[in-house]
Amino acid sequence: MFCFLSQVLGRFNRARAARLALPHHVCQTPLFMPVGTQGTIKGLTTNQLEEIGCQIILGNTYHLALRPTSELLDEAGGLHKFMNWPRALLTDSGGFQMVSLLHLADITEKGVTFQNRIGADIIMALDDVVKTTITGPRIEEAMYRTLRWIDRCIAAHERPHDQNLFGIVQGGLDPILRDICVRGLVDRNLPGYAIGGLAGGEDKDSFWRVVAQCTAALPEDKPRYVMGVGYPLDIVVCSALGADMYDCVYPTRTARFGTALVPEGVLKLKHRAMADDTRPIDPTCSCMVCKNYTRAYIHCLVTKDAMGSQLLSYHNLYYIMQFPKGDVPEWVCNAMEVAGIDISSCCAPFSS
Ligand code: PRF
Ligand code: ZN
Repeated sequence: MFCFLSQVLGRFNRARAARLALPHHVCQTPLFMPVGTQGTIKGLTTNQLEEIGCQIILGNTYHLALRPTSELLDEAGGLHKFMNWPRALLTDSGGFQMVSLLHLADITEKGVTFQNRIGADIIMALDDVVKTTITGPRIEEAMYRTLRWIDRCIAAHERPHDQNLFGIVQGGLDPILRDICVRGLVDRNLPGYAIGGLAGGEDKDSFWRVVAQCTAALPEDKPRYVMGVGYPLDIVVCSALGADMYDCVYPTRTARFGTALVPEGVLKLKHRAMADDTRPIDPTCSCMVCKNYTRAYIHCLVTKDAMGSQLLSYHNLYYIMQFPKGDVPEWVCNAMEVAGIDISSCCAPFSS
């Protein structure tokens, strides 16, 4: 249990930029984690991930259990070696829904043991995830189950000296349930905390309120990770609210559909108008793709060759990883005003 924000580099109201020392890499927060499935970030080599400044990537234990499988990973000496990734790794337990497909009574312990074998720097506790759009007793049941499971996860964890077990706050959109869950997890003195159960179709107002409540109640000196986020706007707003870590398939998935992330929003490379557009994807971007290729060229590739989505994934990840490093722009403040969040107390520009 040693994972903490080792050095705060800058603060502005609730926002912070800090160093997060993990066994395989000293990361700088706020940070975005690209999502891998079977031990790869689709279309990118690990060298390219380093090149674009990626500090930590996420693997889903559920996918890894199917392929390459626990035995193979063990033989390879863990996922770092297997995929040739020298920097930090985080594995997600997958949440109850996904792993429940396996029909095992001791799923909590099995999940932790498997994550111990994978050898990630951060391993997520098993939680019961319910969509925020569902209401009623199921939300409460899932929150209490998540709290009961955390003790089983802690007890089953065999490598607390070099793997950080993060607890996950559940409780839907109910502030009382969220409060019970945060307190319960903080009492366990875990190395870090995630805010789960969000980014599932709830409105922005509710989403940001839950993040604001949880970040305010979590310890100052521990990392706070908002799971499944996301969109550039959400990353900036959550960072303004004091969150440090994010993950989402969005930048790479949208790349595979021919869409680039740009400061104005999105750029659809399949569009006819791109066919003779000789500008880079984003003239203000300094990534390898924007320095070397035109929109017209990527338009040409995008439906015919894997290189098209590879170049788009490269740019999109570069773009999204720059995001938490910049200043919080004025439109974030406007968005927060709409959400009814007190800007003067929680929205703040910072630079890393
Ligand atoms: N729990 C886990 N993984 C997740 C989430 C969660 O709540 C989310 C948010 N819905 C994304 N990934 N274990
Ligand atoms: Zn670019």
